[in-house]
Amino acid sequence: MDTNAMKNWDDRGTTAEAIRAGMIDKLVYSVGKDPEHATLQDWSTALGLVVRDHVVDHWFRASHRSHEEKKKRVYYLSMEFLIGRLFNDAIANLQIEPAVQEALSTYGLELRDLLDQESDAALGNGGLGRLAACFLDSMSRLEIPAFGYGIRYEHGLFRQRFHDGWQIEEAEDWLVSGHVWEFERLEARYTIKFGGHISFDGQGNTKWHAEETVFAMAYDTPITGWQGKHVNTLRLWSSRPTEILDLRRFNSGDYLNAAEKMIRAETISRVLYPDDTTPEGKELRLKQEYFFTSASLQDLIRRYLTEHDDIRHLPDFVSIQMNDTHPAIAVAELMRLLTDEHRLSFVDAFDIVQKTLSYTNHTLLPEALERWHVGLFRKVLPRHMQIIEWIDFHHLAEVQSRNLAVSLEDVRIIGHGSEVRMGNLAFIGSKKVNGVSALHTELMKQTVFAEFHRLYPDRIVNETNGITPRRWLYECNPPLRKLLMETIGTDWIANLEKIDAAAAFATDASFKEKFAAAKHANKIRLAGVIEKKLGLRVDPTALFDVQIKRIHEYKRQFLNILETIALYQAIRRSPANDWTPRVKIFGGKAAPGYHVAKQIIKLANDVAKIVNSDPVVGDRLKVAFLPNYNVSLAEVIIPAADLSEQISTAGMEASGTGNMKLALNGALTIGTLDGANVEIGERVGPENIYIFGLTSEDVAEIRVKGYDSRATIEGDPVLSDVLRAIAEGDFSPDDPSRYHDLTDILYNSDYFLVTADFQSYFQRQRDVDHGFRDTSRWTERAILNTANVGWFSSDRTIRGYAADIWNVPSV
Ligand code: GPW
Repeated sequence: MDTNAMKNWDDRGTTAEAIRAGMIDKLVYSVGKDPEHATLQDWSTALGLVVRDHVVDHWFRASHRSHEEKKKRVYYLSMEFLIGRLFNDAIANLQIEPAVQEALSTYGLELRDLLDQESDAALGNGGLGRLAACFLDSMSRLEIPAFGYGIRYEHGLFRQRFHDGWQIEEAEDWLVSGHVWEFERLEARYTIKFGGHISFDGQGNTKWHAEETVFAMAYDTPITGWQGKHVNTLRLWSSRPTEILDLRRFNSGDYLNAAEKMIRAETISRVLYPDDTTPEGKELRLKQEYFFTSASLQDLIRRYLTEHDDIRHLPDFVSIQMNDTHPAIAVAELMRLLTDEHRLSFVDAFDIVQKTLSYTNHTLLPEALERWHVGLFRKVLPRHMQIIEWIDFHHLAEVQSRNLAVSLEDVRIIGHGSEVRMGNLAFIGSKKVNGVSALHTELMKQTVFAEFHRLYPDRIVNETNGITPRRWLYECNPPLRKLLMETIGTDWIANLEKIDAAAAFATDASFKEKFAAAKHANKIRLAGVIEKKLGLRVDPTALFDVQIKRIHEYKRQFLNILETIALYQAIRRSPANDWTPRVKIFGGKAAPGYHVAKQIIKLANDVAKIVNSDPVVGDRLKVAFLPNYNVSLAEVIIPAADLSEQISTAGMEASGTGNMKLALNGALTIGTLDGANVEIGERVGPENIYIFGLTSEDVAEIRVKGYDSRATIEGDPVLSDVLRAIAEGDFSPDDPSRYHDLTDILYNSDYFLVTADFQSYFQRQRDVDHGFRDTSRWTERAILNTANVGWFSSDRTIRGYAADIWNVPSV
């Protein structure tokens, strides 16, 4: 091969003229349109292809380097990658925005309009999926050779619409107008088996006679690091039939059944499960998990064997991170590949497994720790069931031999003989197990994994979550980016700790004025979106109070709504008081089967309707629930927020990452001492955060002692009034009993302690009102939030994983 000829691919340059010429070339010869007839979508595709070419140049260089130097690779296995749009991300990382703008101006095109053509890749539900996307960015930034492995869902997270205030779900269709960022890899194809039975030939050969097989086909998306210095790959698997049309059936006129097997195979990667924190106990979900895990392990072993010849050295060159228990079947699948296919003994194989795999836990909620019925598991994955029985048996024997006072039942993988516990499988099969904030990791040690922690005191480590500053400041907040670059330079983009230099300007009058102006510009932009989507006009000088996240009882959007109603009632009682104008902004989806969460959405919308049309209240209070919250909408809301709502019941939010994004963009937090709020508070200082409510210790104590919410409600006239108004139908005059279920929960089974925290939350909100009125002080405190949360960069998090778990160098 002529390698010199190969190296010449990268000569197209990034001048405005080169980009313009490239764009015309792509428009005509790839999209097949001439400039006179091109739609915005066509132009967007053409520009996307030009930008992609530059990314590809860097990508090839990076993968050749990793291959030649036989570097250790990190594989991040995740059911979800919530990447959102990639176009602006690539332009920002390659720093070609000015040239692109200039090229577009030749044709009278606006970059913003082209960027808006891209669909938002919602291949995830929420925090867990977005964390995976931030990690990909940071692994590229730190030049760690890495692959993200996941599923190429044909339909990502459902689109949310409101009909009469109720959530309606619609199928999402991100691939309709093409996705320029991915490359189909026809050659990277693996067979995945399901069901059937196992035979042993007595000479050590095990054979899995599958009932069903499908192909996993790879689609690669390049992930550009800062300045394009390194580019990693996100490899997503699509399921394909191993047999095509049943021609006999087709010819006999049975068209639908002729395609049955094809459809069944393709169903595996058809749609993302819209569940957050509770696993669907469905066979399809188990098949999805095994499908992508098996394909990924087969693929990484194949790659390893092109560079090394002894499978026993796998842990020296491969680290695999399991993002929650969703890929925990990797423990058994790697065992199967090493024993049945690569002929290692079980003991040797297990040693390799334990040195290669690690597991990240993202929740303590018991309902979210995956468990499968043994019957279902054996039916879908008969060989894995045998392997898990082996692991469980040997692990138990080892534990017994250590004679420790450990509850054996708690550390079994197969619980009560009837369920496979994926958390325990992941723990036992891992080198390290990590939590995602200091508090969460501590609670893991004390609660869910207490027995394991006694057995393996070095296994649990903490890696507090982080966010990528490229997307969550540089790209989404151009006004603040510009101000920071003018004032403290550009170091913070690649090293977010350096943003602390802005602290010195917190009391600088000119900087403060510009910082406030940047926030104001972002608020005007969000006000425009609110007006466009809801037909609601809001005052951009009001306090923008933001709660954006999945709707869940533990996240307590309900508490926020109760406070909204209390404030509404207070304003109505004394409209002449000097109120701090506030806009309550909500965004978030409810799992389609989560009845209470859907009622909470309807309540917020009902309250909005009453409050927003009340002439007595006017601009003092507005409520805006923006539909279809996703990554792109987050990019507009976050830079415009003044106040960040992080109000989960203490001990229940593993970390949170929206809390970090909002603080970085200069919002002050009102929150409980939960998840990473604790660490944010430590960094910004108590005067720059509003902490309220029960601590996780208080909550644990109350759970033991029992709690009388009725007594709390009856002792609090403000809360009583709020609940009376809801229960009497003040917000649902068309159906006064609509919210009886919700109010009943608060009176009779307030598990999330909404009523217990109401008073201190209401009080803290009045402190916020007061604080916001001191505009100048508020700006200083907002600046100190931005300046003091640099530690929450996902670059810092990934450096932690690299050092503590993966044992790989990072730049
Ligand atoms: F239940 N998280 C999430 F732990 O977004 F698996 N989806 C999930 O299914 C789970 C967790 C799971 C979130 C946590 O709730 C949040 O606190 C955390 O910041 C985020 O994962 C990333 O670690």
